[in-house]
Amino acid sequence: MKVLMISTNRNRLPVPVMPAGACLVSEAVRRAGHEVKFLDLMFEPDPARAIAAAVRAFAPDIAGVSIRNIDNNDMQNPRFYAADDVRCLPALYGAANGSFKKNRSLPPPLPVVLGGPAVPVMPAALLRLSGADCAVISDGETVLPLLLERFGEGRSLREAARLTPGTAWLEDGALRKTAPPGEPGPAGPVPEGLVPVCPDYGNWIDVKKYAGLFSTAPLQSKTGCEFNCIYCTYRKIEGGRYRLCPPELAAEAVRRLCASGIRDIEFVDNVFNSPYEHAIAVCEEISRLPRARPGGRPRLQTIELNPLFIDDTLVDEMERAGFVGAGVTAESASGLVLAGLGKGYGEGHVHKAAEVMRRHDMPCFWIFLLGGPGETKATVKKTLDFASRCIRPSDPVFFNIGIRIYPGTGLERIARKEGLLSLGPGEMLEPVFYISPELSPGWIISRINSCMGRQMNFINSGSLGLKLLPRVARLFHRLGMKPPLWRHTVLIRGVLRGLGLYNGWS
Ligand code: B12
Repeated sequence: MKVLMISTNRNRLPVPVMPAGACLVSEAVRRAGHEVKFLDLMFEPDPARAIAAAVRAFAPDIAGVSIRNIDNNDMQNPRFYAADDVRCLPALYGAANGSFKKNRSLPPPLPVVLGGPAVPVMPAALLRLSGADCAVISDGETVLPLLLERFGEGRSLREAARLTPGTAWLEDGALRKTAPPGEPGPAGPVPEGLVPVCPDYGNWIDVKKYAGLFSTAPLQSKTGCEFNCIYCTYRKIEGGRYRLCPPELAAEAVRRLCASGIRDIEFVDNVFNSPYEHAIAVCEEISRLPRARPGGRPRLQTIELNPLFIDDTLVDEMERAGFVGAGVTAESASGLVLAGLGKGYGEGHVHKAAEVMRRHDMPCFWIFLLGGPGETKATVKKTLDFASRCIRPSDPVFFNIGIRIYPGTGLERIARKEGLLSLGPGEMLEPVFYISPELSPGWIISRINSCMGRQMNFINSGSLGLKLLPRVARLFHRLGMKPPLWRHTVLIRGVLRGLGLYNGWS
């Protein structure tokens, strides 16, 4: 079968991200004996034209459409990416007229299956918006080959979905889904494979173009999430149980990437340092790779370390393996707020994490979520005070104001109970945010802005959404500087302020 795989993400902020999932799925589909054409829309000047050209030249039997982002999780400057990204679909259906509906008067429309991390978060709304036949809401590399097998037996795509685990579709407007692979259900059980580590990016995308904009190659050492944070969608996307990649395989993937010339590698595990022993084992295996390896030493990073499992041994091992930066998703320095968010750790852990980091050289990017349930002026002040006193001034500190409410989360239930949310679950695709009734968004924003005036390492969501970031990244790349981009926060802010270009950061 001929499969056209389209990665729709065109968002380059804060940096463009390589479409890891769509590449992995393409590799699995090719291994299953199908012909795959990969279309990455990231750098396409006219996506609709690129799609129409690919359909004409390749004549696919089916299209897989990967959707990464619903929105930017930013209450101050919300961007609704999913609406832009599905705009490519009319071109697929042969009717580039801006309508999301299939044009039935044209030749038989191409069967379309949706996938990507946005899809399990709100499958019904995305199926409705896109008009696609069905969606994969579980590991695409396991599910799509099975779906294609059943589709290839002469069934409609929807009929094939019904017989495949980990899929969803609409029937009379209502969402129907099958159980994920590995779980018993009418369409399962199907044995789960090993966690795939990372694809051979060079086969699918223009790696050089991404690297020129400070992108890193995504690599996963596990999937699944065992935490219960009230606002989060990770369990919906990856399931609530860890599936670990053997540490030797993760190290082998690092070796392969380096040998292919890709040294900036990012662990995209939802939380890198849990389970703790697995993270340590992954680091140890990477450290064991031959010193004089072809391609040189990796420059590793990850955006999520949980303060609960940060200690000197972990950071020592990370530094030995080649980590050049890590995010710490502290969220708050107030025990009350942390408990309200269901984080499973307290302010003592956040303080200890900062102490550990101060004893090491590895740069850190601290992330805080302000405005959750129980947040008050006093708790915001406590977090800001912690950030200015306990975090190294060279480490960037990111403050996100307001929390995106996703259907099916604890935060949704709280928002409804507090009378802050009246939209139905199907109406929440366009971003909606929670902010504690104890606070006004204006107060938090002005408070953060005034701290940012004094602390050059503090940033807010406006900073991540800065339109000139890709240009800064390109310039840094030309100057031989290396990712992560956030490591250069103080420099970027200083230069921008010096040039009088951007002072407010609001
Ligand atoms: C790591 C990460 C980041 C890193 C990425 C680093 C890097 N080098 O890639 C950073 C920090 C840069 C980042 C940034 C952002 N992120 Co982010 N990120 C993640 C995270 C934790 C993992 C993503 C990942 O790589 N997974 C591993 C790959 C292999 O899995 P995958 O892409 O999901 O693919 C699988 C399936 O989806 C499926 N699949 C994929 N494509 C297809 C296609 C078809 C046809 C099929 C059938 C199946 C299929 O099969 C794949 C293999 O199993 C997810 C949360 C999560 N748990 O998924 C959020 C997540 C993807 N991010 C999200 C968001 C919002 C953002 C930002 C917009 C935040 C911001 N304000 O800037 C930016 C956008 C950046 C951009 N340029 O687009 C959201 C997106 C959905 C949403 N709610 O809108 C997520 C889901 C988190 C959340 N809040 O819910 N992110």
